[in-house]
Amino acid sequence: DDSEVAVTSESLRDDLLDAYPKKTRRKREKQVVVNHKQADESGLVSLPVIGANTRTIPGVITQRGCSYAGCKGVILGPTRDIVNITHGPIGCGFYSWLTRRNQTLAPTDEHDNFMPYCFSTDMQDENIIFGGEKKLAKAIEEAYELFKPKAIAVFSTCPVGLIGDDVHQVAAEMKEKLGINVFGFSCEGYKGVSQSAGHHIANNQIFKHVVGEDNTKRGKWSINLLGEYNIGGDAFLIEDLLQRCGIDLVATFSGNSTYDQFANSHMAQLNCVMCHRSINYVADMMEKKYGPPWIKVNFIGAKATAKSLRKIAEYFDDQELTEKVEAVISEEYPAVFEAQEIYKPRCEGKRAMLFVGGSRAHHYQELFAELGMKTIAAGYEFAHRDDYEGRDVLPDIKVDADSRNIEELHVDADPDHYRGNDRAKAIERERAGYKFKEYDGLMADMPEKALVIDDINHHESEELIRRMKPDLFCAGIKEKYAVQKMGVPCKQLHSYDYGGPYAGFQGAINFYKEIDRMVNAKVWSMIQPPWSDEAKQNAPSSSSIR
Ligand code: CFM
Ligand code: HCA
Repeated sequence: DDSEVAVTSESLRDDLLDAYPKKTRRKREKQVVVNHKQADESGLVSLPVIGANTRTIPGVITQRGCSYAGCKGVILGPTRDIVNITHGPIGCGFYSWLTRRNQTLAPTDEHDNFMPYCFSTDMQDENIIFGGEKKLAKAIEEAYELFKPKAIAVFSTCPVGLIGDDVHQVAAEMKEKLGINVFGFSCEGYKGVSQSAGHHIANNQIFKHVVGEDNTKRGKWSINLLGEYNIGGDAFLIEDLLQRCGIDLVATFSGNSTYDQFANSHMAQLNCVMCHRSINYVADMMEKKYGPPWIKVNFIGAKATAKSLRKIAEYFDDQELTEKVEAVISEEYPAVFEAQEIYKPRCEGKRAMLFVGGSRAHHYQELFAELGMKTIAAGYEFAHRDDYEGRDVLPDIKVDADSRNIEELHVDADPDHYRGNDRAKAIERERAGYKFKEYDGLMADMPEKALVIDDINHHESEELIRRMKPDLFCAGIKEKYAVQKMGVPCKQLHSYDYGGPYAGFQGAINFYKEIDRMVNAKVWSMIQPPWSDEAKQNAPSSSSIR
């Protein structure tokens, strides 16, 4: 029960932190938090403050990625008809190569889908010493000759910034020469503290170089879906639902997307933001420059999906749309109920831990709740405080170089547009008409006294598993097998373990089945955790087990 969780959380937090030297402990203390929510007389709830978006402490093994991964891999990776050239050594190019299982529905013409390709300038020692700009220009030209794309994008890896190659200048020259859109990203891996900096850089450049290029008018009920990357085919299911509701989806940023969608996206009437962490910048810039407001949506979980469709209908405030949305929900829900009847009794009461990214550790709690499962500990790799607390705080990211644009954004931003840290003031504004922005953050939605951990590291996750023995741990590929060797199944919430889709109603049913399969498999009880007496006896030394 909850009180048991509470006692465990407090003492577990101490134990996690006790292992650290004093200075490290002081830093981690701010990021390992017991979710103690306090309500004042008027019912306003205040959340504990969590440290987030700060530099990982050297010496710990973090789950985080880098700025290049966030920009090239996450944001632009799923757009199929831009040739994405990695300017850097070949290894960086390899790691950008469709390893994230984004799907796309490309027409048969191969010149419209470059996702299976991996483009790299293959920088060598001599480029590091004498500069790589000429090689980059040649690569852009070669890619143009071979593929005749609408656009070419250049992504900077760490050495590019170190040697001072000006990718923006090269891109501008090649744009002029080739007559297609060419633009660069200063997303060197070392920028910022995680992949989050890369999202920001990607957003700024796409907004600056692509959004607004095509002014074709759109019909009624036109929206963009922001922050949906089509992992496991999620976007296909969402597209289908929207289409059946009669909603005109102009662009998705960026699952199953094309260059032309981005170019026309500013003509949509509403932005629906799914992964707030990775794309809130585009939502804000678009609202400011072109007008469409944004709302948060979440298509993970059947309940959340229905709620999100209704929220969109509510925005347009049109009887016809409301009826269509309700019809789609009633078509989909019977199968969901049927599945819940089968799988909920099998999963009810099981305990999950979720440590991923910047939005899924929150969104997937809805799906687990539908199975009657409890999330006893969760956290993000690289989210900011607003994602934990669920309210809009001033953008707190600062990066240099390409930050020409980022600084602009800071200066331009109307401080009134953000709602600050003061919840009472925010509610006041909500009453005054900002009714569509919500406080749906991870901490606000998590049980009282659950453990919330930002940028969890290997020591902490191992200790959590050892002490609390959850029924399921959700993380990524780097964690998966370490966790499973401890006798706990690990579901990858990044790649879905090549399963999915899990979004929408059908996706929820897929997820119930998958989780039942994992948490009720007998095999886990047969694994001897390295800390069990039996395993210790059989092992020559503890280090060889790990
Ligand atoms: Fe947003 Fe994402 Fe995520 Fe993210 Fe990611 Fe991802 Fe993720 Mo991996 S954009 S924050 S940087 S939902 S790649 S598609 S799965 S960590 S929770
Ligand atoms: C990234 C991409 C990643 C990694 C997934 C994982 C993804 O952070 O660079 O660690 O399994 O979703 O592919 O988050």
